[in-house]
Amino acid sequence: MLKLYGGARSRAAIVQWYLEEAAIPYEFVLLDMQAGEHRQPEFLAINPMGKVPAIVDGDFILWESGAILLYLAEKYGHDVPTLEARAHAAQWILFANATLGPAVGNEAIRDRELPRLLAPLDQRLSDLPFLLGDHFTVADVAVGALLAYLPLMFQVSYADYPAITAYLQRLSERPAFQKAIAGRKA
Ligand SMILES: N[C@@H](CCC(=O)N[C@@H](CS)C(=O)NCC(=O)O)C(=O)O
Repeated sequence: MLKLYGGARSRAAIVQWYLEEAAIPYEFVLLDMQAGEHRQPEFLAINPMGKVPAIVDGDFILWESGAILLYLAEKYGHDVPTLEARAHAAQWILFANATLGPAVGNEAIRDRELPRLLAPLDQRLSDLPFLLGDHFTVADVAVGALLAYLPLMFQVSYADYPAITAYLQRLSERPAFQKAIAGRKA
């Protein structure tokens, strides 16, 4: 069975959300990160960077949440069936992990960058219920998990973004979100 390595409040929840959505059987291997289990040789053999999430799927090892989401969607999911849909999913996953996340995490640029990124996102979500169109996809996991997490960690409010607010409400009603994300403290 596929193994997902994560910590108690970690980005492994993003991958777990998609595993639940796609009904992929998995075992969650909970590392005690406070005790530094992610820096022990056993886990470093899986991810030499010493970071979670990571997965082991048979003989195949993969880390970086975005890469894992794309792999799972390609292998098990049926939500991004065409090359173009997969490319758009990659676009949104990279947007979450390489553009929006780092912008919010950087206090020096947060106030300037956030409205610049959230306004067009709000516009898109006022036209479409989900990022790629009418159906929930792996792209919504990456972006939605980050959007759900930001107000918990930073001075971020979506009061000026009604479509993002409605989108998060839609996502939070999904059972897989409830199981993987809602219980997450931060
Ligand atoms: N870009 C990576 C970030 C991974 C990451 O920073 N994970 C954190 C937990 S959320 C971690 O393992 N931190 C432990 C450490 O840096 O020692 C991803 O999305 O997978």
